[in-house]
Amino acid sequence: MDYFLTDEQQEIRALARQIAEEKVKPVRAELDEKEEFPWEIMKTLAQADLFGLYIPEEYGGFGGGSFDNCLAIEELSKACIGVSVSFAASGLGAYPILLYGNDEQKKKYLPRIASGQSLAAFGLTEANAGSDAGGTATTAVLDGNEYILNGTKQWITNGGEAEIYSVIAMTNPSRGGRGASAFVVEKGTPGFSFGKKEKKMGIRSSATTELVFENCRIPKENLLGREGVGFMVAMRTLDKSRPGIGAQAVGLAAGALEESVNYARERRQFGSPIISFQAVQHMLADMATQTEAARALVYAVARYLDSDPKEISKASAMSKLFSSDVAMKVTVDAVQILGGYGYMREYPVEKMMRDAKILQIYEGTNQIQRNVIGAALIKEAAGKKA
Ligand code: COS
Repeated sequence: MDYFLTDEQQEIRALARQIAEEKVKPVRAELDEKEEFPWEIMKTLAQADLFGLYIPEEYGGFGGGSFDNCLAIEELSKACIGVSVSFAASGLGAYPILLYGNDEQKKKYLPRIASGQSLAAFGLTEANAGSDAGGTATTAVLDGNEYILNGTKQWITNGGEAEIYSVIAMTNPSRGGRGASAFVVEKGTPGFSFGKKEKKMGIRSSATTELVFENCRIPKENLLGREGVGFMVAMRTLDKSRPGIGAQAVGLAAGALEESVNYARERRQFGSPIISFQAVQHMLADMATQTEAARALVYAVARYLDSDPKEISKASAMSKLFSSDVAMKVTVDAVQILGGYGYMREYPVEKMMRDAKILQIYEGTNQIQRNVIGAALIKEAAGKKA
């Protein structure tokens, strides 16, 4: 399929593909086994100027958009989504600053993120506020020129490794979601520490930790937007970022498909390569069709986002929902095609299948994506009636 990429977009894709082939593939199994954060690869991505793809030029970025970023994420994800999510989560942490930061905040933080000098992370989830993002219990109390943060964030991607954290906390708990606010907190701030690093089923090279705030004082200038818009910051951030999960899914599915085709061509049973059997061909045909459909949707949505439309929640949720379900199915089928070998660590598809599961969960479970899509349909129908 030709998606009519510009010369610049073809270059981004080629660069990310080269890094994935040369730097990620050779070490992905080891990183997974050792649960080791891919710092060397992050440095390579920084040298290649890929961290700033979606950041405006005036803040040190490339001045591109979601689509450019998705192209890079997809290529890295073909090799390993433990690596690609570490890259992509820096964008998730940067979006609140991009969307709600004032010029001073943007100048202070975005160039560091764009150059890859600092990774960013997004602190929304808590033990009792997962799907119910409005249930945040972490508090931020204004005391003179400082906010004092208390509480614990959970399962934060890039936790401990990132320098810049966008954090949602309650400034007015009695107002529920409408009492939430967003802040930037830097690593090293007294009272800000990291809890346990999680041991995970997949994406094991990525870092997932708690963020612990104990009377953590931050300057009041670190408030993003104004008090009370924190829930909106979180929702709009996720709207921007979810097509990136779609791109992770497309890359992962494409990687699994490639492994399956290569294996099926080489593996001989009953005197023939197994790819000559219709049972296998039909599985591969479905995997290829589903992967291409997911890619077409993710690309269309990312391009739509870049046109700066008013309403993006529905399309964004659709791209994440559809592609992550495809990635799960395609990776399960890849393991099936490789049979006993597929189940063994010697081949990459068992890791791909373990990795795929998180795509249906993080940045909003696929049940939440359906809620978002359903709510948009209701709103659209009501709008037509009015
Ligand atoms: N953009 C802008 N505003 C939005 C919005 C969006 N995408 N989604 C909701 N809002 C607004 C609503 O319009 C509403 O505004 P008013 O109070 O003025 O009416 C307000 O925010 C509350 O919205 P809603 O009633 O829909 O909130 P809910 O508490 O029911 O939660 C869901 C909505 C479930 C969609 C939200 O909590 C969510 O996305 N949860 C998943 C969180 C998630 O993805 N977590 C993963 C971890 S982060 S990596």
